[in-house]
Amino acid sequence: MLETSPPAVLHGSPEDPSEERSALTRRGFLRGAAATGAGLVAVGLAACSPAASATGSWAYGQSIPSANPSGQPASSGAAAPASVAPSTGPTPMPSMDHGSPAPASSPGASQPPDHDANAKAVVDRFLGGEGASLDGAGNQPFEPKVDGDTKVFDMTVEEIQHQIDARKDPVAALGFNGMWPGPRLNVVEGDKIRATFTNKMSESTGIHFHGQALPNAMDGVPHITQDPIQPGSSFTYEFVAKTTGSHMYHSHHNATDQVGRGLLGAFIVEPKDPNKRYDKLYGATQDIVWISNDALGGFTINGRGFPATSPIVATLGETIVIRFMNEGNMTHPWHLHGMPMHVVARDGYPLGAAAFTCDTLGVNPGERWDVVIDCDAPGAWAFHCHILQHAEGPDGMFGMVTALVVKEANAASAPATTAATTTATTVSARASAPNFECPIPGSL
Ligand SMILES: [Cu+2]
Repeated sequence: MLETSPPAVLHGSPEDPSEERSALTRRGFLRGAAATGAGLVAVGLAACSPAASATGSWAYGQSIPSANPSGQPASSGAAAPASVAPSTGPTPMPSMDHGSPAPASSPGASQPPDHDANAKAVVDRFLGGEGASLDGAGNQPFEPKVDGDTKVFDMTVEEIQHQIDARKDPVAALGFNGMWPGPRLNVVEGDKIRATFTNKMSESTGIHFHGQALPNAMDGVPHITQDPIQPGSSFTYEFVAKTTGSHMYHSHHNATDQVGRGLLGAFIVEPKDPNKRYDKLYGATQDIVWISNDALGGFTINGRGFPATSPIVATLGETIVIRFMNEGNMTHPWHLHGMPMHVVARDGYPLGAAAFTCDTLGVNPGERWDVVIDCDAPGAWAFHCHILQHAEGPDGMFGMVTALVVKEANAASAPATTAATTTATTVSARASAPNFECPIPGSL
């Protein structure tokens, strides 16, 4: 018998983006900056401090030129402006194309004279909710059809236009169901899965469910277990979801190019026993998928580069889970300021007694690591890859950077404690808090 997938207590679900107007108290922001003293968060402080000297609320979120302030996901890739010619051709090498050339290697190199202004401007864009302003958000939950005892996922593989941030031309990307990352597929251990991929591209492909125990014929490797899926054709993968935890699905054909251009997505298998799920095990109220890539469009988190990455917004005392997934070709050591990460699973397998705590976690290509974060320090905490060429250059931060914003809640907006509390409820509590002054629209 089928079980219903656990409720998506996730950001970006269709019902919540317009309400996800998270905010941060001035006091929390200042405290956060003071605690770190310098560096990335101090840049964020600089962005807020001029208005902080006044008594009124800050006015972020008004300078983003793109339409769609609701952040509502589009059903297909972002349309390219008619006057903009999207990039074409094979996936470029990992680049510094977020407006930041490679850092100067000369010990005597001086900081560009306009560094501070440029660095502030890019942080202002982030605080203004640039990510939420863009169409074409990926990683959206996808409800399967139910056919008897089988969950059916009808998927397309297609060429899309995708924006890495609001200022760059759309790139010629690839998407599942029109989005990058593809839809987030949540199932329950023991579910029968039928996933049909229809190839609408002009090139062949094959889809592999990475991390799943599969019948060999369902492994998705062209010329090994199946013929390539030709343009206009479909292939159906049928299997029982056996391997619990954080997994992925992606192209396994011309993969440097196809995965590099966006054919990737999360496949999450919740344990059949509800008591083994993260909401029950850890009291997690947010379960966040974080897929990195490092090819087309440079260094990205869930298909966006800073400042169009989405902040993670939590309430003081809340516990959240992040599922890191690396679909790129490089390792990325994710570093969180302000509080540690408790690492509880690797590649979907619980670490048990081997669980550990750290503040910088290297994630190799193909790996998935699940971490639990107790949000016990108010403030805006930088959260970035610590290969600095992936995160900050002469023109400020770019690429693999976001922030964990921990808001102070008043008594009326205590954090939710179970996953049964819906996102809408959580958002409502946040929206009713009177002391939030610095809105940061959008979140992962
Ligand atoms: Cu990196």
